[in-house]
Amino acid sequence: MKLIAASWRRFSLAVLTILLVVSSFAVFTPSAAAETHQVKLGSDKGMLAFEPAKLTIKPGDTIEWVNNKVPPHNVVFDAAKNPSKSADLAKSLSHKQLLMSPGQTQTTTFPADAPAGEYTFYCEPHRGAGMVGKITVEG
Ligand SMILES: [Cu+2]
Repeated sequence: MKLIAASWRRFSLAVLTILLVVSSFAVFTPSAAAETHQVKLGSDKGMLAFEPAKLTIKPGDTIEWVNNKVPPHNVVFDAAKNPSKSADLAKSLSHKQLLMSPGQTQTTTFPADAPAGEYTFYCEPHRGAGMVGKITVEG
């Protein structure tokens, strides 16, 4: 009987361990599913535009801004054109520093609690030329 009890204990320990490992995967899956989207600053053809200029993401996703053609560029989120009209949120997403050389990158990670809706951003030097983009965060 003692032997059976000991092996039963070992067996239940193994089951518990497996359960723990599986459940920790379940907990971490949402963050592992976060995606990184690339947006070029200046189109391949040398247009003053973001490429793509429109994209749809999920909260927690990251945008990698890649300086491409016709620099300098930067990325500024419009304080008035985001779902909560939050100047602080817009500022936290922005990269005001001008990127001078092609190939330079910056990243913006949307917070996991970022409100769903449309976020408008622009490049300061080329806003007048229409270098404006829009990110839609899904609910
Ligand atoms: Cu620009």
